[in-house]
Amino acid sequence: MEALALLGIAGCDRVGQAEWFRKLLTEGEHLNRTVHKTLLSRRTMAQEFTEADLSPHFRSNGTSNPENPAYQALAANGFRDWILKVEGMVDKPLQLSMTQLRAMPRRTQITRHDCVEGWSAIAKWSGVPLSHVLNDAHPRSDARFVVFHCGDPMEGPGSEFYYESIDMDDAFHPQTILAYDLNDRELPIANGAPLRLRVERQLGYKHAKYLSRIEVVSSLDTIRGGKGGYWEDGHGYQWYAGI
Ligand SMILES: Nc1nc2c(c(=O)[nH]1)N[C@H]1C(S)=C(S)[C@@H](COP(=O)(O)O)O[C@H]1N2
Ligand SMILES: [Mo]
Repeated sequence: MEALALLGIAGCDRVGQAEWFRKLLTEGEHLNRTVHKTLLSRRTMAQEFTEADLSPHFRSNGTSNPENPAYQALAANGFRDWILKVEGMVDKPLQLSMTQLRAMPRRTQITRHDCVEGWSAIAKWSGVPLSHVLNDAHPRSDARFVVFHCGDPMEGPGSEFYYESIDMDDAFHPQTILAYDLNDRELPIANGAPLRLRVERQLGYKHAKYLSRIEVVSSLDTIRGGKGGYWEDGHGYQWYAGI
C-alpha cells in the first residue's frame, strides 16, 4: 500500500494525464509489487557509516534474555550445540552450526538501527550474507518469502515465539546478513545471540534476534495470523517496514 501512496506523491502532477498511472492504481497486488521493486528501487543500499560514527552503546530492546529453558541450556554451553535449521521450500534443507556459519563468506557493515519506539543507534555488524545461506539450500522457484523463527517466547495466546518475515528482494539484498558479531565482539545475549537478522532498509522489529529456524515459503497465509510477523499479527504493524 505504501508503495502506491508514495508513488502518488511522486507522480501526482501526472495523475490526470497518464493512463498507465491509472492502471497502476487499479491492477492490484501483483502490479503493486512490481511498482515497489522497480520504481522505488528496493535494490538501493542503506547508508553505511564509519567507526567514528559508532554509538557509544547499542541498547537492547524487546527480549533481552529469552525465558526459554532450551535457549538457556544452549547459552550455558556457549551455543556449541546450537544449530540453525534452513527448511521449507528448499531442495537441500540445512542444519548449520555456528562454526559452519563463521566459516562462510563474511560481510561487515556499520549501519543505523531505527526502532519505531523512537530511538536509533549506529553499530557495526558482521555476519554471513543471507543470500549465501539460501543459495546453499537451493530455494525452489516458487519460493517467495523467508520466515525467521526465534528462540524467545512472547507474552500472549499460546506463548508463541517471536517470528518475522521478508521477501526474496530483501533476502538476497547484499546488506541482508545473519549477524554473529556486534562491534567486533560476539553478539551479546541482549542483542540476539548467537545469530540475528540485519535487514538494513527496514525498521528494528524486522531484525529478528535469537534465530533458530529459517523457513522458506510461497505464502505467509499459513504462518500464525498470516500477516508475516509477531508485531504484524498482534499489533497491526506494517509488514514492509521500509525506512
Ligand atoms: N526475537 C526477537 N527479535 C527482535 C525483538 C524481540 O523482542 N525478539 N525485538 C525487535 C525490536 S522492536 C527491535 S528495535 C530490535 C532490537 O534489537 P536490539 O535488542 O539488538 O537493540 O530487535 C527486534 N528483534
Ligand atoms: Mo523496535
